[in-house]
Amino acid sequence: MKKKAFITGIDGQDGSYLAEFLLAKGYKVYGMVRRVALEDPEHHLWRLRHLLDKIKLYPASLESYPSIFNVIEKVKPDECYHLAAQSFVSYSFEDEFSTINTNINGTHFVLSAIKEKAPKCKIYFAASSEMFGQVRETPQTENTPFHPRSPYGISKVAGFDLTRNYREAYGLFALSGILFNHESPRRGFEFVTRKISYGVAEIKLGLSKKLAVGNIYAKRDWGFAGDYVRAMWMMLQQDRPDDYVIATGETHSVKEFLELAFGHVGLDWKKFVVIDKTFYRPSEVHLLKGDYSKARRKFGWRPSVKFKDLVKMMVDHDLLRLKNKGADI
Ligand code: F7E
Repeated sequence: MKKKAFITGIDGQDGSYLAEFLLAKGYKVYGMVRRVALEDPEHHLWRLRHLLDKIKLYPASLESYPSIFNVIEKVKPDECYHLAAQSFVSYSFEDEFSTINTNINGTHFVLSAIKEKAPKCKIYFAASSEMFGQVRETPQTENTPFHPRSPYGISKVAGFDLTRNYREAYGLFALSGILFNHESPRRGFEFVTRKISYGVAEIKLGLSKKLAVGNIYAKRDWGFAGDYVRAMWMMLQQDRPDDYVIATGETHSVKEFLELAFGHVGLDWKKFVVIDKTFYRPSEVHLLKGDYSKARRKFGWRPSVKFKDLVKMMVDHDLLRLKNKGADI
């Protein structure tokens, strides 16, 4: 019998890579999306376009416990990957209440529904390096204390604690992946890497003249999303549930990303980039750099795409996309 995997947030960057990965492993893949996405798949499900006849999607919402409960009761999954969240850090400052409500309650609802209806199901929770926030040490490990600097980061700390508590209190196979930033040509356009790769492609093709960004001195540990979904699956294949940092172990500034991205198409970033303070955050996470040695030791995970190649991959994709007027995948 094929194993059943259930993915919340299947229509996002990670969800789409994970669905591909699990289908290739022989899983039956189920996903939960908002009803509006099912009604307008062309607009909302572009990352899944090539998979739609291979997966089963159910309408449900992170805001509604009954909707999540019903889907989990129907699917009775063997593995659940809880990726859905309001994940844009900037937006979490603009609407603190809905980010915190949706992200914390959504995670709580998924955990509770699994406990009630599929208690043997293994659960992956998408925690985040944003939990480290104002970092207490570098590099950050599974033992580094949390100090979140945004409503988003706070919601992820709560999700992490909820997941651990369901493991300890009810014996669920529930764990968290503390994933550092991970990018790809499927990244949402609001995140800085995609904003840059798309902006560079537009400027190169003469479709735009300037690119406005915020704090270019922030440093992140950027990996490739395709590598990171493999780690999610590997975590759930271990004998015992445990939490893991997934990262590259390197850190680079937004400025370095700009230099490489513009340099890749033969342009000097300084001629095109303008700093716009409206993109600054009320409290910034200045530096992230993860230590993934536990994941490497326990199940042999390591990243396969280097920073430079990630930048090139994204810029090349956006150039092609604009030339082809919308080749998304
Ligand atoms: O910002 C700076 C910004 O929005 C990265 C999410 O997936 O990874 C992501 O969170 C850095 C920040 O990602 C612009 O201030 C400068 O320091 O791409 P980002 P993020 O906030 O690091 C973690 C692991 C998650 O879990 C999140 O869900 O870039 N920055 N100028 C800018 N950022 C944006 N978005 N736009 C700018 O113009």
